[in-house]
Amino acid sequence: MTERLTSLSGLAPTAMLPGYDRKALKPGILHLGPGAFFRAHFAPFTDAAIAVAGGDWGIEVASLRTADVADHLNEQNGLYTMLVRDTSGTTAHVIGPILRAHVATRNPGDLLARLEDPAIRIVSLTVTEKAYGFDSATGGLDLKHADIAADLANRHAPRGVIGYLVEGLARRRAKGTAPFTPLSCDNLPSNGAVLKRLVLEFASRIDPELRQWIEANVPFPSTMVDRITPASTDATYRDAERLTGRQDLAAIETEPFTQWVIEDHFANGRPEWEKVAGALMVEEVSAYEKMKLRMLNGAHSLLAYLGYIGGYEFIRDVMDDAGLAALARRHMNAAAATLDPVPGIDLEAYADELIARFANKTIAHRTYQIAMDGTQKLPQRLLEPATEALENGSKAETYAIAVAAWMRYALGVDRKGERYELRDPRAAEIAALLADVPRKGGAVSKALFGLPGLFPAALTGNIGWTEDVANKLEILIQDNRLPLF
Ligand code: CS2
Repeated sequence: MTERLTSLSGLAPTAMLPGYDRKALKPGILHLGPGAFFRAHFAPFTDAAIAVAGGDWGIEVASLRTADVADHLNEQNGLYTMLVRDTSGTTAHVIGPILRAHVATRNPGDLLARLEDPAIRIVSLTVTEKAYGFDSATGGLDLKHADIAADLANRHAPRGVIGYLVEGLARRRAKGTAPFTPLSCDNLPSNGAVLKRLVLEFASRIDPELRQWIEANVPFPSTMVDRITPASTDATYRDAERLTGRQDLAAIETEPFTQWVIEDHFANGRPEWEKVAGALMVEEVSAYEKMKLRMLNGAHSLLAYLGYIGGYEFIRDVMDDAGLAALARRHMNAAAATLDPVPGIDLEAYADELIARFANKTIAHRTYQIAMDGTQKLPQRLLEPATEALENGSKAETYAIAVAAWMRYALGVDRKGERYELRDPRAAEIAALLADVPRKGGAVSKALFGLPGLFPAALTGNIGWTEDVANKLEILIQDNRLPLF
């Protein structure tokens, strides 16, 4: 049995090691949500920044739900392997800045104590869209969200992201210590502004003075994050072991491309991320965010829904279908047409690069993984740009295809008649809504357009566009081949 990865000594020469002394690190960042994306993006950026620019920015991580990743990281003294894959080969990088992992469900007091510790100057988040608890219709706090409701009722013993952040900030204010900077790294437009609004609304419900203090003292920088990171598989663990000589249960794999655009508003210092290739500190991130959400994530969702219902397991397989690859490019062009110029970026070249990234043969990114949580992803990726495109006189046809594909996917039955689980926080509501609806494009689209709060009135009120969706959905329901639109 191979020894476990627990230290940097004696690793295989193919493993690339942190370029600094880990013992000099001190806790400075607390990260909520240590999933694969954090381990492929935030942690390696910080690792590289410490190597290039110095600093003692150690990271503690906390999982608000499952314990596995946190346990594996603790067993490995915070170390794990990031595999970077492309057609020229796979490289293994052992990533060093994680010091400790906490499991909030097991020991909530521990996490609260870390949030209170003035040494923690940044609290970063990759918790996925659905964990924030915002109402997609208003952008404000969703009082029916299970975590929000529970935490408002029991503010000193939170369980959700917003509850923890507010309680942590309240404790700092009570003690007279400086706040931390909350740093959202989720795929939401103006993620910092969204987070700020939720935190302020939550705080004003429990303590208006706390709200004022947060508003006056806590910056909420927005960030645009990008790196395609499939869920780890047996091949990930096998290759990590082969290249490091150690068993690693926290290994992840990702693509070479990595990008992070961060608004430079921090209360209390930050690592010098801008010294690392791919990171950019800016005043305003929204132009980059819109570009990425609409061109990359919008096309990703389109390919994921069409691909999944068409029987393609991975995005790279969908890209092998020339018709679907061309459709993705057409959608990127349509998305680009909704954007203002993005500083320093040529949108044509960006789209070409996205096509190449999606087609990367060494990245096994499941269409089913991307299809998850559609109700949380559609608004910013597809529905907002579709609304703008229609306003500008476009037919928004590729958006109609994407929405029809999501609706076909929402039926939960594949072409062979087999059922699959719709992994979406609103899955039960969708199933109930569709229960007695005939499987016809018109009827199914009408029912799903009625899902409260999801589709903006400007879309559902556009008869030409909704008919287009209904017709395309009918084709997707009837055809047992994937039609080329
Ligand atoms: C994907 C993203 O799962 C999804 O919804 O579209 O995770 C995508 O891979 C990343 O945002 C790329 O940066």
